[in-house]
Amino acid sequence: MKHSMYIDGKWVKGQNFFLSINPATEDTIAEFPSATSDDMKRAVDSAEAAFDSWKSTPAPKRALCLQKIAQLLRERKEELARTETQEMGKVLKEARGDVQEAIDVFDYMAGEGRRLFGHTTTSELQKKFAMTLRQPIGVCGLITPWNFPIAIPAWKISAALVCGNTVVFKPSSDTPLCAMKLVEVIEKAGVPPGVVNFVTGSGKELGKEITSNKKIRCISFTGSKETGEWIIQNAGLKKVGLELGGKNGIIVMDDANLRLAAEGVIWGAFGTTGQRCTAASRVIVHTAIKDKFEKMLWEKAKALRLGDGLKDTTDVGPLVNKQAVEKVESYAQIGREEGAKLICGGKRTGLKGYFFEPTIFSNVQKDMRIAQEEIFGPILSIIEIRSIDEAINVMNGIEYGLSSSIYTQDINKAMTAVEQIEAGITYVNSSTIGAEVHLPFGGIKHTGHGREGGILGIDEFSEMKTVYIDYSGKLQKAQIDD
Ligand code: UN1
Repeated sequence: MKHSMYIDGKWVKGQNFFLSINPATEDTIAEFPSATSDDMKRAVDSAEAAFDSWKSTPAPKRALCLQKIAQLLRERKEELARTETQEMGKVLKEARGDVQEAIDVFDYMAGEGRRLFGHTTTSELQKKFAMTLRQPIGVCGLITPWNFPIAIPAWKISAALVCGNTVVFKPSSDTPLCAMKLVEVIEKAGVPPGVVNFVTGSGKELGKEITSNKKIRCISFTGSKETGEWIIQNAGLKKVGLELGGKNGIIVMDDANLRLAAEGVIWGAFGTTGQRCTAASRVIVHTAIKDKFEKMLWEKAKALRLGDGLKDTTDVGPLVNKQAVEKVESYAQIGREEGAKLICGGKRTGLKGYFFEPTIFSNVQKDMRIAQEEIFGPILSIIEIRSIDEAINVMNGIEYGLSSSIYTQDINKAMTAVEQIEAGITYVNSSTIGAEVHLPFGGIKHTGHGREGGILGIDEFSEMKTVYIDYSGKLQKAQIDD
């Protein structure tokens, strides 16, 4: 079925179309317009025209729309989750989790409508009052990935709207149907025309318009490091928030609860078929328990059942598309060539669909490409270490800094890791995935900058105005008057 874009409160047809494919069956599930830069310009113009009225709508009123969106998402949760499984492959339970994350963040950000706190402080002069207040930025360009096709757009749209911004939303071309259904909900919730515009098509063409269009004041992007770098180089003086992936590690010390750690590693590495920015792709294991732990991981990985995510019996779904399978396959080959020991997986399944077996490499050296580069698929590298210091050194010896974890019963080692790991997120005795919406989410180093979720998610989409009110009735000079 051919679908439309949503510009200025109207569903708009396109000229040319691209296909959305079910990665488990390779069937086409929908067709979406390949928008041109002119379509994007119209969307930006409509967002700009809607800005004045939306920003002057009181924040608690804007928040009512967010509450309504959360409610409608709740009502459509099962349908949206099924669409998500069909469009990008993750197993249904996880797809429900993604929709739930969207509900949670709309609920949370609706609450912000009655906070949006600034602060008050003292002044160095008498009869002078000082405070800050939040103001919207303007038109925001939101560019979102396919791996959390409802939750990640929801993080951005909820925060942008409650702060009083208007939006052009360009979803990944792998998941336009999920994005469209979110926009349908937004429309039904009574968000006024022009406040959210939805444009589908090529990232290259539309990305150029988003970065160069002077009316866009802020860009928020989640996706690959290469695209993030391109955005930063081309966005001029716009405010840019970037979340660009990771090479997340789990440290397993010799005193860890190994059963718990093995469960966490398998969940972090193969949940969502390894296609999370937060996925665990390195496990940094103490030498004293390495052989035993490796065997535990092997047993668990072997037991995982691959298949269509709609089936109850499936543990691991397909990768998102053909290029993803080719990329993962090439990393399996790189791992072999680098001399790592393949202990399971390493190949496609031969089934129809974009499947790849859960793969574990052992004897991985910290500088190998499979231990350094983001693979975004079900490949886990086991790296052996002898001490907590060496573990932290390995953990930090990468260009990214998103999520991290340590399994240990020793509070001293846990706190050393919390303090010294270079990452936006550190878990203790839990896997690298599963961030909650009321806490900040984001990373350091080449993972990007900015935080989504929680109160810091509000910072991304608002500017602080500093206000001084002098009620002394005379000219007072800061830094000069006594
Ligand atoms: C991502 O992979 O980009 O913490 C987001 C998690 C999820 C979000 C992941 N709540 O794994």
